[in-house]
Amino acid sequence: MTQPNTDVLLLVDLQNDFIEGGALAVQGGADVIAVANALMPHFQHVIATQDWHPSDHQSFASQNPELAIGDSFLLDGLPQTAWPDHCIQDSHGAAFAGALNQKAIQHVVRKGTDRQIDSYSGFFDNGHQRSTGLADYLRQQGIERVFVMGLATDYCVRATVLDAFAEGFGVCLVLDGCRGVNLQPGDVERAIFDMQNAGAELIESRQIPSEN
Ligand code: VGL
Ligand code: ZN
Repeated sequence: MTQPNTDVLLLVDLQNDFIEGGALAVQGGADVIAVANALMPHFQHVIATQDWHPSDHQSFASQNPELAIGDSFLLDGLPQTAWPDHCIQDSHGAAFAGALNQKAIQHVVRKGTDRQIDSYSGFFDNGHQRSTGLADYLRQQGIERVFVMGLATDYCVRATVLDAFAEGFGVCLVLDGCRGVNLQPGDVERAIFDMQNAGAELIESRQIPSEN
């Protein structure tokens, strides 16, 4: 059952670079845009995160000749995956997918703006040093539970869900609204397991309208 005043739909990184044709395209990424559009009318609160990197972000393999895309390395002491250049501030790739109904989005949280640290979660950077302000914003709005969907399951969705719990929110993960990178086989399954283990309720988008 959804609670209009205390539930939020949180759309994770529904940006051109993560969908087919983009720099860090996730297989099936375009399919989830329709899921987001269908869900938005069922929520009074809709928030989106946006990966928003400077062009010299240090997670980009292009920034270090010794790195290839997909390599693991340490960035300021934190484990980091080397990514293709993606979601560069103000670029087409960083823009929300054209088919996404942006009118229903009340608030956008940008992340990954510091070149020295990546930020998968919509709440904190990967070192949990700096908050994006999302948790405080949700509390100000009276939100108690977040319905999370988006890209990518094994990175930004996973990190956002785990932080949502740490911040005291309930979480429903909308499975058919998520697609993953799967750099290693099994990454998506492991991410879903981790989120479920933390307490996320796994649901399908079709369950939401009928619950109202
Ligand atoms: C993401 C890798 C790098 C994501 C963002 O949105 O899951 N993944 N930056
Ligand atoms: Zn990124």
